[in-house]
Amino acid sequence: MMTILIILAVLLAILTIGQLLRVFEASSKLNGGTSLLPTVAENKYQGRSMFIFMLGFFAFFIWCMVEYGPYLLPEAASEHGVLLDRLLNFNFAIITLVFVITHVILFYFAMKYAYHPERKAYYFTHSNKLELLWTIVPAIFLAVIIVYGLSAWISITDDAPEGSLTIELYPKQFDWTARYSGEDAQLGASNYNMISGTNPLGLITDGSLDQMMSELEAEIAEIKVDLESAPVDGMKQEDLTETLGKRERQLNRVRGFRSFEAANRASGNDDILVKTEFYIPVGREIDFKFRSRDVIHSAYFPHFRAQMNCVPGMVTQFHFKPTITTAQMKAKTQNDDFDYLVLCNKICGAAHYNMSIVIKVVEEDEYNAWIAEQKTFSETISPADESEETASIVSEDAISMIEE
Ligand SMILES: [Cu+2]
Repeated sequence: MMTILIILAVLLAILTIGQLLRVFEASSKLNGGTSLLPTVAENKYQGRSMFIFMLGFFAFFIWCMVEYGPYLLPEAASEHGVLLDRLLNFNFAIITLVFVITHVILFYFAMKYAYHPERKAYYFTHSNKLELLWTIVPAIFLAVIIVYGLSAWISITDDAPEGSLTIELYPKQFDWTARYSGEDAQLGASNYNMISGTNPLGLITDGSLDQMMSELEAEIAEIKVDLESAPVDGMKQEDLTETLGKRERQLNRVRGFRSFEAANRASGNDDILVKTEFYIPVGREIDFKFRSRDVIHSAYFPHFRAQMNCVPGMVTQFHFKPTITTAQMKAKTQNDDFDYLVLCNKICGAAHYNMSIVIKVVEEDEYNAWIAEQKTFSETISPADESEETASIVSEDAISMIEE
């Protein structure tokens, strides 16, 4: 009720003001004056004020650049990042030039052509010259930007050169895992059916197959025991039967991975998985591969001017060559806490804001020392005392048994 009264009061107030203005207008007409229309001097004053406003506007524009410029990203830390920055600056230069010219003309005209009762506007309907001018000039500028942009894009997204270091980035809600291809320079095969506590990326190797199958077999046996004791026709029986079906289908798929070629299964053994931070050598081309475990994520490397979507069910890729080490960048930015980051740039859920992984760009020697310290995938999933040789013999026996 109160709200309706307030709305009514406001409406009435507007109506009253409107009526008062009309009365004022009528009375001034009767008096022969034109007091509601601005005088020539007033128009001139308004026109000049607009030009002064423009000067203030430009001053604000320059102040913003000086004040907030330092908050922009530091210089590009990759080879193609320099190229992209140049492209962006070229675009900014054109935009700034057009911005300044159009605004000076806009405000100058407002001042110069302020209303004057003795001046009449020149009337014309069409000008081919003007039409041509404002079609051709932007077209030329756009063509230059597009050709320049496309050539930069092609040079960035072509295939990674021979001898580059392959690293897979694997996101899930809400963290990243980096996987190095190991000594064979080849990422091992993987599948989501193989994902377990000890195998977060679902790698398919002899060791992980053995482990996954024994885990699944144990779980299936357990469910079967539970089923025997579950009340017939009960909810619990229904649930257990459903889970049993799921696990049995998964086991079948996992068994199917046995038919992979031995070389394909072996290439995952020397893969190296790391979390929270990973190292890359400066000056070497890094060939990044991206997958995703759950939803679409996006790997955003702001300092290297790179970004790539990570899409479930497919592999995307991007390569770049880092040119500035973390230590050098710390000195350049005068910030001892500086670190290169990969951030998730797709809003992927509640903890999206927290989804990042640190990249350390180091000299080749430091990288080699670091990578030598990391455990390979086969070391993380099989007990340390079991020698690799016996493990592979055992699993190959197991394969032949299953194949028979
Ligand atoms: Cu994400």
